[in-house]
Amino acid sequence: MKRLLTAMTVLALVCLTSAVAMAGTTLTYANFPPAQTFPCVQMERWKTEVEKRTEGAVSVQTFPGSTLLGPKNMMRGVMTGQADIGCLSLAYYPGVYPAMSVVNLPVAFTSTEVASLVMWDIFVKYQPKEMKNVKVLTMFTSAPSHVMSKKPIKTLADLEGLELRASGTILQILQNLGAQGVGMPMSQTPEALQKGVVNGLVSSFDVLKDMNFAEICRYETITNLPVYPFAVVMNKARFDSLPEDVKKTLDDLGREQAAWTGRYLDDYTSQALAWSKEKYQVEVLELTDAEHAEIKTKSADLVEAWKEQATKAGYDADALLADMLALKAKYEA
Ligand code: 3IO
Repeated sequence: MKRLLTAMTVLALVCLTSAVAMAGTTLTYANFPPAQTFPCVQMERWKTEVEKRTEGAVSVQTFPGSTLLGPKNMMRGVMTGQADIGCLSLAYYPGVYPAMSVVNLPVAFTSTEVASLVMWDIFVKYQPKEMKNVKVLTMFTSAPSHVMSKKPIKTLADLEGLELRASGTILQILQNLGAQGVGMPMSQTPEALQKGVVNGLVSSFDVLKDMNFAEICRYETITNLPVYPFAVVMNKARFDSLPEDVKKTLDDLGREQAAWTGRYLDDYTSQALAWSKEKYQVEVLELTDAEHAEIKTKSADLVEAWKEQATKAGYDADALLADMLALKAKYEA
């Protein structure tokens, strides 16, 4: 009888302890695009690392595909605590994040790892006030953007009047090139392509496979347009309530996660393009050097527009841009 009582006590204690641990820290993490896309792949990697490094003290519950928060209410949803963590595409909030949008300028990034590390370093240095209400966990960018279209873009002139889905600075570049940029989040693009609202999109090649755009957009034109910036943000009160060692674990992951995501995407975009050629025989079109020069000339006014916006927001725009370019050169060396 005594033994049974002891056994029951031990069992009760074990149950209680694990119940406390479970109730302890579960973080919800919202994401807008489908689970197979790179923002969600990096989310799962972050979850795995956090659960491992906190030895299970923290568990992360992920919500891909706008099941908890969508592309346009991500920041608000995290600030109000609907989700603890959210992945934000900054290009969907024009004018709201002037400091970090510096990496969305046409400065010819060729490596996503470089772009993501530059973005992280700029964040650490400038601590932009427009992100002060949240805890920033990591940042990264998409890969350099190209045109994926239903019809071939053999020369830049073929862009004339063509409706292409994009966001952020790329919309203005498209306008300058005579195309019709249509702004919308990635998660709304399949329907717009299906309905013919747009005839293509400008983004990185991972989506040829992950969103199956290779099926509908058989022509891929190499344009080397800007990368899209992303930020992973956490409810500040929730972060502040975490034990110190957990906070440190999350802090230590910030830069590492940016580099990991960049490397993953650099590798993955080539795989996705190869897959698209194999599965749908997509055609890759190259522009001439003169056409690349024309894209550059016709993108130049964007830098001026960004400077004006960043200055209005209280930043030393020239210094910010110079810092960004110096970091880019450093990481490219
Ligand atoms: C992107 C966004 C969501 C899922 C996969 C993606 N690959 C590249 C991007 C960047 C982009 O076009 C956007 O809208 O943020």
